[in-house]
Amino acid sequence: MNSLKMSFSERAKTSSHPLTQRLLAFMDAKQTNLALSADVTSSKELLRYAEEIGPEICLLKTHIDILHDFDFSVVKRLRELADKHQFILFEDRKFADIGHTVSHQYQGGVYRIADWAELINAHPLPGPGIIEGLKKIGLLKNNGLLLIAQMSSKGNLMNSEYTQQCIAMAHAHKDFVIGFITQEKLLNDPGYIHMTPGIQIAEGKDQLGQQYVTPAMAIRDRGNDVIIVGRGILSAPNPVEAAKKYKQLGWEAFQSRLK
Ligand code: S5P
Repeated sequence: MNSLKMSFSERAKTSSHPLTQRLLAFMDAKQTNLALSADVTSSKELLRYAEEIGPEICLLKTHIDILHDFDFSVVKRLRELADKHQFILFEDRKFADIGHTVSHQYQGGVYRIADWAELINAHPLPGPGIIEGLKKIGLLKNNGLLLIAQMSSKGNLMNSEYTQQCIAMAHAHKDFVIGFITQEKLLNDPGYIHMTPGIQIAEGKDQLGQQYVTPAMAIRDRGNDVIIVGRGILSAPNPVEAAKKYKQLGWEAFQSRLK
C-alpha cells in the first residue's frame, strides 16, 4: 500500500518501535504534524514555549547547547511538559563522530541527552559505527534515531548517492532508526517517519543559506510527514497564533494527500 495514503494510526501498526508508535499516536490524536524548533537561548523562554505551544505540536526540537543558563532541572521540567501536552522531545544534536565518541556525547557530559530526549539525529557520514555507538545507549531506553539524509541549506554536500547509502544504513538498523531528516519522502515503508525543516508560510531563504518551502510543498507535494518550524513561529508577533496556523496548514496538506 502507498504509505502516503495511510493515516498515522494505521502506520503506527506497521512499526514495532515504541517511539514511532507513540509519535504517530500523538499526531493522530492531536491532529498535528507540526514540530516546533525551539531555538532559543534562555531556559525560561524554552519552557514558556513548551508550555504555550505544547498543545499544538507532536514534537519539540531542542538545541540544548545554545541555552546560556542550562542546568538539568530545565530538561526535567521539559520532560514533565512533554508528558503533560503529549509531544516527543527531540534533541537536534546532529552527532557526526565515531561510535565510541558519540556514545559518550549521547549518554554523558553536561547534557546527558539519552536521559531525557527520546529522539536524536545523526549524520551517517562516519559510517555504520555511529549508529551502533548511539544504539548501544539508546535502545535500552526505547529511544530512537533519525538519520540526516538531506539538508535544507544551500550548497550542502549530500548528493543522491549519499542519501541512498543513508537509507541502506537505516534498513540495517531498523530497530533504532525511526526515520529521516530529509527534504522529500525517500521510501514507501510506512514505518519510517520523514521530518522536514526549512519551512515557512512563503518560500524564501535567510542570509546564511537556509532555504524555505511551504507546508503544502513539504507535505502534499514532497511526501514528508512532519514539518519542523523555527523562526516562522518564534519570530512571529504572536508565536502561539503562528503555531496554530502552521498546525492547520500542515494538517490540511496531510489531509489533501489522503484524497
Ligand atoms: O537540513 C536541516 C536540518 C535541520 S535539523 N536544516 C535545518 O534547518 N535543520 C534545523 O531546523 C536547524 O538546525 C534549525 O534548528 C531548524 C530550522 O529553523 P528555522 O528557524 O530556519 O525554521
